Formats: sequence, structure tokens, C-alpha cells
Amino acid sequence: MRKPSVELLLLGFLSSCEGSFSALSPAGDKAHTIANIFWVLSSVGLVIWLIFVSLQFYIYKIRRGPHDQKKTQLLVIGGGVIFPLILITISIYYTLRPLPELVARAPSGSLAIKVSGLQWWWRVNYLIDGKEIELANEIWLPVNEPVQLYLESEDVIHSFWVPSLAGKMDTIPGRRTHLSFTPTKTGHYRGVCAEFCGTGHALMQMDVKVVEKKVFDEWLERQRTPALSDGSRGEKVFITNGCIACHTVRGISDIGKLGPDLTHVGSRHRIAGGILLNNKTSLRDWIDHTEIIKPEVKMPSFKMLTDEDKNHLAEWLEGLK
Ligand code: HEC
Ligand SMILES: [Cu+2]
Repeated sequence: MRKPSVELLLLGFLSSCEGSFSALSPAGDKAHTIANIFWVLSSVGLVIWLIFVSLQFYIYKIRRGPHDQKKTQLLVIGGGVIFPLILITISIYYTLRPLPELVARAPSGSLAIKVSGLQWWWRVNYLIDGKEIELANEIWLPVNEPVQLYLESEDVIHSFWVPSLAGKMDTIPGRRTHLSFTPTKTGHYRGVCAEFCGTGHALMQMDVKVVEKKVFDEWLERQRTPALSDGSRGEKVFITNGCIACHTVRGISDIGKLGPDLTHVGSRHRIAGGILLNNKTSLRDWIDHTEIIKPEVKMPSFKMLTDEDKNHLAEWLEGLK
């Protein structure tokens, strides 16, 4: 059997860096800075590696045997001490120089969003005209406008990371951290929790949609409107089976704060910490096998509901656009 060629392996490796999860396809000002640092440092590393390999080739293949002691000493001191010292000093300067810009806050008056990490999902609050609207695991942003994120945690340390848009920032219980950036390209990006935070850590993701300002305004307006009670069977199942103890659906019940706000759950791209595509089947599965989909999740499964009730419930949730 033919072995896979190095080019093929490299291609596979590089292609896994493409797409909405990648720090190497930047779509935000800060992510561009970070990607540039990566490319410059990698290129310098590559050049040094090539010089080193050439020297080895020279010694082993071209000019074997003893060498002039003076010259070799010079090479060891020059190439082994002085050159690395200069290079490391330059790279420290080069990598630290953009730091103030990377941690700078957005200008006052910018769009402000509070994002809280929880085991194992993200609570997202838009702060607009002194009012908050809440959603989960999904953030929409207008393109080319700076955004200020306030990051918090309600339990353990998590880390907010949308590789295509900006660097990582920890969310720490009892403290507020900051992250600001300007998305530069419309598109759909993915984010993850980048700090091990328990069993469901790998199942704690999010979607970020960068859209034109007009689309953003329309979306925000829809998200602000409360849900309308329609007296349907799904809604009744939701109210009478304890879902409202943990979930708010604005316009119907706003006592539940433990779980995600479900006012517009039907409009989200994914559910359950960004791991299931949102449709009626996923919603039903989630209610039915919560603990199988996400072990140790803070929501009990509701297997005991009748099949018909589960169907009505899933249909009603899906309709909460
Ligand atoms: C004890 C509190 C609790 C109860 C009761 C509860 N949930 Fe949940 N629910 C949660 C938590 C916490 C999550 C987030 C889980 C995660 O993603 O890690 C969640 C997530 C969800 C989601 C996914 C939302 C999203 O956008 O990701 C849906 C849908 C949902 N619950 C529906 C229901 C329904 C329907 C009921 C009643 C049959 C119910 N829940 C009862 C706590 C609860
Ligand atoms: Cu986490």
C-alpha cells in the first residue's frame, strides 16, 4: 500500500484550519492581529529550521571530518548564544507590542453585551437603553461596528473564545472581564469554551452571526418582543410540568432563571450549548434524553411525559421564533 504523501498530510492538516472555527481565517480586527503574529513567528521559525538543516547537511554530507576550532567556536557562540538572544528579544518586543491594542475597550456608546459562562452553556444579555434582553449560546453582531463584551461566570472558570473574531478571555466567578473587537466580515462563526469546566466542557459552544446593520436591527427588534400566549397544548404542557421553574418565556412566565431564556428559542441556529441543530426532532430528543445528550446537565429529562405531550411541546418551542 502507498503511504500518504507529506503534501497530502499537510493539506489535510491545513484544511482543518479553514472555516468558521479557525483563528487562521480571521474576520475581526483583533483576530487579524493574532493571525499575523502566528504567520510571522512561524515563517521566522521555518527559516531558522532551514538554516539548521542545511548546516547539518553540510557537516554530514559535504564537508565531513575535523573543522577549524576557531571557526566552530565562533559558530557556537554566535549561532547558539548571540543570535538566539537577539532573535528572542525582537520576538518578545514584536509579540508584546500589540497587547495594549488587543485589550483596549471599545469606544463608549458601542454595542454592549454581557456573556456569562455556566455549566455548560452561555447566557447572553444585550444591554440596550438600560434594558436587558436575554438569549443563549447565540450572539448576533453588526459588521464593522465595535462591540464591548462583559464576561462573567455563574459557577466555575470558563473561557470565551470565538477564534475567527478575537482572542480568548477567561470568565471568572465574582469578577468581570472584558473583550472588545470589531467584526470585519459578515458570516457565521463558531465559538467554544476554552477552559476545562467539568463533564460537559466539550459540549459548551456558541454561534456568532455577523450581519449587516439593518439585518441586525431587525433581528434585535424581533428578539425584544415578548412571546404571545396562544393557549396551545404545547404551551400548557410547558407551564404545568415545571419547565417555567427554570425557563423564562417573556410574555408567558418570567420566574425561571436557572436555564436559558426560551422566549425566541425557535429562532436559534442550535440548542443545548450549541451542539444540536435546532429543529423539532432535536427539541424532542433534548426533552426526552437530556442526560444522554449532555451528561450531568443541570436539566432533568422529561421522559415521563406522554409522546403526544412531548410532540406538542417540541412543536410549540420550535414556533417561538
Ligand atoms: C431544573 C431546571 C430546569 C428545568 C425544570 C427544565 N430545564 Fe430546560 N434547561 C435547563 C438548563 C440548565 C439548560 C441548559 C443546559 C445546557 O445546555 O447545558 C436547559 C436547556 C433547555 C433547552 C435548550 C435551550 C437552548 O437554547 O439551548 C430547552 C429547549 C429546554 N431546556 C426545554 C425545557 C423544557 C421543555 C422543560 C420542561 C419539560 C425544561 N426545559 C425544564 C434547566 C431546566
Ligand atoms: Cu466552560
